[in-house]
Amino acid sequence: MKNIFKLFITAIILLNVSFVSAQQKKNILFIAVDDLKPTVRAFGDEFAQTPNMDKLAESGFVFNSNYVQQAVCGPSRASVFTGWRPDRTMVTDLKTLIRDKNPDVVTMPQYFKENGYYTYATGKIYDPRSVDKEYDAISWSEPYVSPYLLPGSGGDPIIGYYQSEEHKMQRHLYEKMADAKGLTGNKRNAFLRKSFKPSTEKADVPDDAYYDGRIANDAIRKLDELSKKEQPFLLMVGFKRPHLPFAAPTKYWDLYDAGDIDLAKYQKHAKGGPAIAYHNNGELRSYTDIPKAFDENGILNKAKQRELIHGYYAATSYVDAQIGKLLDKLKEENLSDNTIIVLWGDHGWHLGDHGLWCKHTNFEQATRSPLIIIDPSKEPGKTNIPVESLDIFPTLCELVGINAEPTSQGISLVPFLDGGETEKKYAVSQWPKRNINGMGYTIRTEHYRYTEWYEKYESTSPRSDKNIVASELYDYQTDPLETKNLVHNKKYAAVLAEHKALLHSFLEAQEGTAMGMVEVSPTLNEISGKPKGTPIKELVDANFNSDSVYIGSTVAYGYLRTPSADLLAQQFSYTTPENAGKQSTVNPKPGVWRWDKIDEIIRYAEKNNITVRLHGPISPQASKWAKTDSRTADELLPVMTEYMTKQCQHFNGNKTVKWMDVVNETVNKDGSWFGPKPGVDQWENPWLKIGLNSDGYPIYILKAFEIANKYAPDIKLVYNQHLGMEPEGWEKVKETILYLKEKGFRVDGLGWQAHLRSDTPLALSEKELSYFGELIDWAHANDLEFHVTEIDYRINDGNADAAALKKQADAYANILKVLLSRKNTGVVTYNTWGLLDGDENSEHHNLSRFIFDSNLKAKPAYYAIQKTLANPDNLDLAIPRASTVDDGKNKLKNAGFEKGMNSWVKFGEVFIENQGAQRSGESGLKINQDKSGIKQKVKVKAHTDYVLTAWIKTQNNEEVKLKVKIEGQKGFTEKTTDNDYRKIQMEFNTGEAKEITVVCSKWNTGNSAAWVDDFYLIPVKK
Ligand SMILES: [Ca+2]
Repeated sequence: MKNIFKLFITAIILLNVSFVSAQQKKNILFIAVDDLKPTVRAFGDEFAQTPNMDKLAESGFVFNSNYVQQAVCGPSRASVFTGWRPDRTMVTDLKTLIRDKNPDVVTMPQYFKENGYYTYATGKIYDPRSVDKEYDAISWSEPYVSPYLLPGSGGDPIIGYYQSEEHKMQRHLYEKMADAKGLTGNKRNAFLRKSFKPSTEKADVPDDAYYDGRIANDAIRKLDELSKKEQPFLLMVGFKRPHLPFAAPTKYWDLYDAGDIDLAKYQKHAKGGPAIAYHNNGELRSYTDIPKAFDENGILNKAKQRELIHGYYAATSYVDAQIGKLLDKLKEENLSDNTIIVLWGDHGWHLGDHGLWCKHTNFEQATRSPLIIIDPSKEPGKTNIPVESLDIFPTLCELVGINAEPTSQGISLVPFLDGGETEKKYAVSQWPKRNINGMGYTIRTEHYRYTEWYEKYESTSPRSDKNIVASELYDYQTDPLETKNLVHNKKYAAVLAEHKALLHSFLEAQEGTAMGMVEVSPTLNEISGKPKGTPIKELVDANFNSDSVYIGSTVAYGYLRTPSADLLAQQFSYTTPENAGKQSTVNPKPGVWRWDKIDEIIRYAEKNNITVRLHGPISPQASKWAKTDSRTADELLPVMTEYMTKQCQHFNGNKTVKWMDVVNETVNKDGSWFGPKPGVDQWENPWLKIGLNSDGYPIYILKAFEIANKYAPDIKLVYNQHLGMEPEGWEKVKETILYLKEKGFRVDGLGWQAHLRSDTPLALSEKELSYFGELIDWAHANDLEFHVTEIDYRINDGNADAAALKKQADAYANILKVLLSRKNTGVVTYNTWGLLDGDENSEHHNLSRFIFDSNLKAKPAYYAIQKTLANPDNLDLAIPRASTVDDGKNKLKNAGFEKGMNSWVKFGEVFIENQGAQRSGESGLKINQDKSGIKQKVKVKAHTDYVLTAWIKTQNNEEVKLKVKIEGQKGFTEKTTDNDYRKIQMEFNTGEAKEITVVCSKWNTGNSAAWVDDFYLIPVKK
């Protein structure tokens, strides 16, 4: 007892250590700034007044050449927050919803949330035009609140933007004019929009008169709360300026002297540049003071240019000040050392270069945006190597130690933060041209930019040079302002060829990556057609009480996004994840937690209304590291405790998860505890090392149930066991469950992993099926549900021919029938372990085991289950019966048998099968003459119990004998003289003998016949 006490103390200490390390998972503050180009001093802009962003740059890593994937809010943000390129998100405009096109996409905040983060957004993160009204609720730990609802000074800015008295008065005048004109509804709005929407505003108001001040306040308030949570957080703060209109408090305008403002040096189109590369400044022109400021050549007058540039810098400094408030708050809450910060602009901005304003191009000024990543544990640094904004998502994953979201198209930039580089040395951006149903793609290397404009083409479809309508090449070493398109300059032929090849190979690699096209595998119906008859889940709904009968199948992670997943959802409303929930997947190494796969399965289940039983028990299949190293009991207990606790916390409260296996494979067939096997590290149970309590029960079992009881109060707890029908094993399991209950632990169900094999035909033996029934009865009598947690049937002693598949089908059906015969005394569930044979996506694809074949065609086993569920009142077991085998059938039928005739009988573990004989009729082998019948020598195992079974019918009360002769023993005889069709069974032990003789013969005199059927001999498992 003393030792156990010591062990628990150690466990508690180690447990605390592990919780501390869990707490140390870094927080993330993601700051998105709308329309911010690198007008930041740290990015080389000496005019900018951006002390706070500069401070960030000093302590973090500056990506001086970060390029967005499409230079406009919605598509750029959709790309960054999914890690997908715009052609894959299919969000290339300002109206497509990300999830309309990609319902199952896992976004950055959603992914962090699923990986244990508390996620919160304030301000503009997703472009609201790319998400639903709930702002993609699945992304956030609490509902998103629009910035328009946040409190602040001065009331709501008019039209969402303006706070100056002058502007308010002007607007009021226009409203009066609208009233005077009798305008209402849309006409009134259109009139007001056309009449009043200035491009800048300078107002002597506090920061929180505009929304960015309110957003900063909300973020600060939230940091207060988040600092008190144990959970790491992802706080996403999206500032709305320096997007137009440039409305900012006067003090930020006053940071700049208007006289010092330089206008863009080069305001013309590039020499040799194609018209398609430019636009007409439509966004800017929508501001009411703008159209009259353009001259006849489309150039804005200098005063307005200066005002706009001034405004852009003022708005940037205004946002910079808000960022400063966040940094101060982080420091105040002692979060600076444990929080990763990302500063990102959603794209650049043309401030008059090329005569362009705003974004919407493939040029340098529109595609380049500031990116700074601060990991407090890493040294600051800077690179000019081009990177892509969609790299941020995988970078953050690596920085906090979770796997990158598997579909991500970006790469982690962590090598830069560690002083190295990545292999990708280019960035690609794109801009659509809808009038030609085309797209411009631009590739930026360290010194050059090469752009191709295509008609009728997007990168996810096959590329052809024929669709190219224009191309551009710029050399930033000699021409940073993009004044000359060099595609036709012979000096650049090599550069051009290199960039063309790079861009083409990039584009061609994108082929087929659009989500609609990735699923190129044929649909379920194209492969197999629907199985005939009613899907299983519909039969369950129609014929059973949905709370007491569940029929399911196992889902492998690899099934997802394949027709197998469709098949499963079509047929079942209950599932068990194969290995995705096991410790070997979730917690493969100390400190490594990978919930991604199991979470994706849970999402699939949620979406398809499928109830889940989690199969991640404390079992032999523990993490490899727990098995292969030589951990002591003192070390194993905290490991197990941490895993079990996290597993319970992760899933408790999830409405889709109804059951959880708590332990599995706790005992051996002989009733001994399953533990370490010396010299084996593959299939042993390390947890037994933790020891037994004073009553002789494994501490790990008690601990697992203690944790599950505490942290998974909403999930039903299953004691699962992998056995045949060995009473010694099951008695031990029963005893242990009763002990757990006596100790006050909730145990809700007993589970049986029914891994059946054709060479140990448990499910085809009446005796074993009868024991199975008793086991269910015991469970129900003890207030436990009964779960057939994993049923499969391996044909591993021959070909999966028709006869073998029939037996397989009978085996599946027999287990189900015994289970359903108990449906009124308690809950019964049935889960096939795997759905289809030969699926490489599954880890259990060998052998014929499952209910669909590798082409997703239903096997006889499927139809046997279907038939059983369709006829719940007919639960007769399909026990194999003797038969006239094919080759002898015609010859022997009604021919009678002579003594010693044996060519038609096969013994051993192979059954004599009834091929269509009816119990009520004259079936099987007809024995006409007295003293004739079956006599055969059979090889057997010594010291083994066998049972010999025969179904016999006599016609006129003939006497039929069944006899077994064992060398050195007396013969055993059973007789019948029954005109009913009835079974005779004899059980015996072979002793020393390795061969026996079995006889079935007619003995009395008479002319009438007898029939023998279903004649088989099998060893009895004990
Ligand atoms: Ca933007």
